[in-house]
Amino acid sequence: MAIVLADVADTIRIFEIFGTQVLCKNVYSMAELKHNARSITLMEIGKQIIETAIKNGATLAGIANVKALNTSASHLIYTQLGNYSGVGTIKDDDTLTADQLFNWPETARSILVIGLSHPRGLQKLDWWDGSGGTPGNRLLIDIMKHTRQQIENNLKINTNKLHYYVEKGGVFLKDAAVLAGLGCIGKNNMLVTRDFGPRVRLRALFLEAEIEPTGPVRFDPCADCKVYCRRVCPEKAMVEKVLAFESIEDSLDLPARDGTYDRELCNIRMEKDISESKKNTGTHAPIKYCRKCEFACPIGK
Ligand code: B12
Ligand code: SF4
Ligand code: SF4
Repeated sequence: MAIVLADVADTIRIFEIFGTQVLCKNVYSMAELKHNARSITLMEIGKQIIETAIKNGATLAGIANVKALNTSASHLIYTQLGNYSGVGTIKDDDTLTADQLFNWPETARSILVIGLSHPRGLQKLDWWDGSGGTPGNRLLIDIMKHTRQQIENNLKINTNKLHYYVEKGGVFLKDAAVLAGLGCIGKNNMLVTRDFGPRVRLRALFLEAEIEPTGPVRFDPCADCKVYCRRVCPEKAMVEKVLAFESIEDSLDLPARDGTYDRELCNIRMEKDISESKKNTGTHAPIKYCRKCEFACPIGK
């Protein structure tokens, strides 16, 4: 068998020759061929970016499309949810201008999402200490710093750093991770990954290149689960549907899938965790935020 390429005007015909029989397999225009070649190159670049992140220490890495993130569940619902000024927001920061919410660089086309495993045996990774963050987050920042340098220097792709907080121009990291194929949103309202369950922390980087997304993927660990995550919650934050979601039909794209995750109730626990750390060991003690719904999840153990 041989493959012959015959150039006819601006089309290329690919023939397969079986003995004396000649079959016209496909007809591509030059533009299509160039497009296909470009897609292959971008897929290859995507692979290299992911490999770079993993080599630098990320447990998981994937690529999502910025347009898809623009219409993701959290993006669409966030401004309808009403005010929330609890832990995880910096709305009280006077230096903030309102338009930093969703104010992403116009040149950003794709987004690299990395995950770092935070297993039960390494709980310290998730403790908020005097340096204003967690050891795990500092590791993620470091991994991303090196990965960013290598993407820019070796692959010649411009990148943009993004903030952790959405009010400061950050993205919804769980949505980005789902779109990058790292896992799905479980009934605990967290990103659940196949190999590490929900016990991962995330970070992202904008890429100024349209790279083939690596997700979403078909994965639903909650379907046959006894839903341990909701039963252990000390604040019963995943028991009743939140009022704000009453008018929205049941959908897989609601928090905790059916709108039962109540961030105000969860935040009560977070505030308790802050005061407990102060009470027990003084103002500079690390804050150990609740992780019960993560640790109860059997996936990835
Ligand atoms: C603010 C915040 C909080 C607040 C408010 C939480 C909230 N969900 O609103 C508080 C302090 C309560 C909180 C609690 C926790 N948080 Co928090 N939090 C954040 C932060 C900074 C922003 C999240 C946000 O505002 N979301 C907005 C709302 C609209 O989204 P949502 O309620 O989460 O629900 C959306 C998704 O589920 C999504 N969705 C649902 N289905 C589907 C389907 C598809 C296909 C898609 C694409 C999306 C999607 O749409 C929902 C909206 O409808 C992120 C970091 C970041 N930049 O993303 C970390 C983050 C989400 N938190 C994280 C963690 C770990 C926690 C805690 C375990 C506490 C801890 N020890 O750190 C708990 C977990 C609570 C829980 N069961 O969800 C991790 C999650 C990691 C993971 N594996 O999922 C993140 C990503 C930070 C990180 N370091 O990696 N958090
Ligand atoms: S405990 Fe079960 S229901 Fe809850 S997130 Fe994990 S797999 Fe899903
Ligand atoms: S982090 Fe704790 S309080 Fe918040 S939903 Fe999970 S188990 Fe409940």
